Amino acid sequence: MKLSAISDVHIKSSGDQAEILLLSFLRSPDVQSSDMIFLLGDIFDLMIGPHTQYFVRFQNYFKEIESLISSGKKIYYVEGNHDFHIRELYRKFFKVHKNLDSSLFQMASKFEFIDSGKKYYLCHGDDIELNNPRYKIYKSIVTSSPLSFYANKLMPHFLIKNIGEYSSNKSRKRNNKRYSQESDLQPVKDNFRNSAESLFKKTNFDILVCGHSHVKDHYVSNLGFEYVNNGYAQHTQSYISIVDGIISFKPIF
Ligand SMILES: [Mn+2]
Repeated sequence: MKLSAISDVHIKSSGDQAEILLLSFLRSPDVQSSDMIFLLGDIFDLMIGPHTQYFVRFQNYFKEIESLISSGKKIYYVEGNHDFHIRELYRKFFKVHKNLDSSLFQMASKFEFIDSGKKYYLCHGDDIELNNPRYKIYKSIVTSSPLSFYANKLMPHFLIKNIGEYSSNKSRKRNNKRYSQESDLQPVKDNFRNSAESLFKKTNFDILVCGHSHVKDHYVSNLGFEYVNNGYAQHTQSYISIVDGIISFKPIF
């Protein structure tokens, strides 16, 4: 069994480097020959709510998804903290494209399964991250039912766009800072390794795949599992490939 996974691409607008990167990933023969294709969150820098404007704004992406699904590929999407409340958006997508088998596109907060004796756990990473109480509060608010209702039914698209531009500026600053020195990355890397070990103690698995940290890592834990993170895709220009339990990073270009 072969799986390919990417996260944290942060596409801002159609035609940008991030979109080129994601389309190259989705069109790569290696990725297309995978049994499972995982999009593990923050694929878009801002996609909140079921606004059909996204179909126009990111038409290259949706065309690619359409073509992958129509050729029978299986896609697994985990919402990130930049692209969420989008289940309804995909319901609308499959309503428009009635010819497509919607069961080939699955969305969940995490995916767990066993293949050739190994247990996989794939998620975005924000839910497992330790030492981030402020984020946990933020997440519980934005995913609460009143706000979920607001995002899905009422929040106007132009407002989301403004929020997006604001939060993108903030995360750009954060990314530049995060990548300024190798020593800056170590605490984040260590925190995610600890987070993985803490999750392992609660939920057993052999392979944990996630993103969110923006720090690339492949860690073999003494506890007896492997943790892999592809980092910020625009910097790493790679994706995660797992073939019969063997993990590797592959270049996109
Ligand atoms: Mn994230």
